[in-house]
Amino acid sequence: MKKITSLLFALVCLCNTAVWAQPTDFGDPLITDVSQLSSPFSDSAEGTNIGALIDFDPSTFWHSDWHGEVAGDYHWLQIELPEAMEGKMVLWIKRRTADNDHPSKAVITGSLTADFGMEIPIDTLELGNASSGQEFTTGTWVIPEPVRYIRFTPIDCGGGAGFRKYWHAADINLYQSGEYELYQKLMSDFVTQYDAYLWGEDPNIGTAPGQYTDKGVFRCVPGYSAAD
Ligand SMILES: [Ca+2]
Repeated sequence: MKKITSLLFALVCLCNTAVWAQPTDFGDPLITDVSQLSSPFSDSAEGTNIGALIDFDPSTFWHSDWHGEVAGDYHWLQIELPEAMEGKMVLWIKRRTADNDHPSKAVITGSLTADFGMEIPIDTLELGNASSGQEFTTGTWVIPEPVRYIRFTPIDCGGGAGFRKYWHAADINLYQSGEYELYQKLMSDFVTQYDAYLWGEDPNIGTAPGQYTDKGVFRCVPGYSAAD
């Protein structure tokens, strides 16, 4: 009974982890409420619903001011983190279906206060797949000291029109890469303990040998090197 209880607990943990894993394997999204997002550069027509950036719906988007109504060289998006945070982070962006004005490079800064009275440099991110409908997850970047707010400020865009300072996106979010490492460890521990098997791109688990696949597939999981 103890083993079954432990197995069920492990599966519950893994099921929860699988839920966290959307849309990437980096754990819980840090932006979960529209109140965490703000920008003085929202377009008067296509920037009225900033929550479109966190609905995980690729058909809805937010656009910064392309009518020339707001002064400023760069259009930032401000993100309030759930709490003061530091350390490893990744950014995920889903591109809107459109030809131009997809951020391809962005400056990341932080602050403990919403007015950015003291702005802390964090990183400049190269954002790949800067074209229609694509998505991109950055490599890990590091917040060097606790901040409560992040500014995402695109400074270059992909597309034939070049950089026009305004930009748009279908979805955007932040994740702590530390949770990705936890996810990998949970998977590895579970498989080792229960002699389980994984299959599929978004790994599923079976506990009966040969139930779903063989360990040849599991050997393909990065970082796992267990013997037969
Ligand atoms: Ca959306």
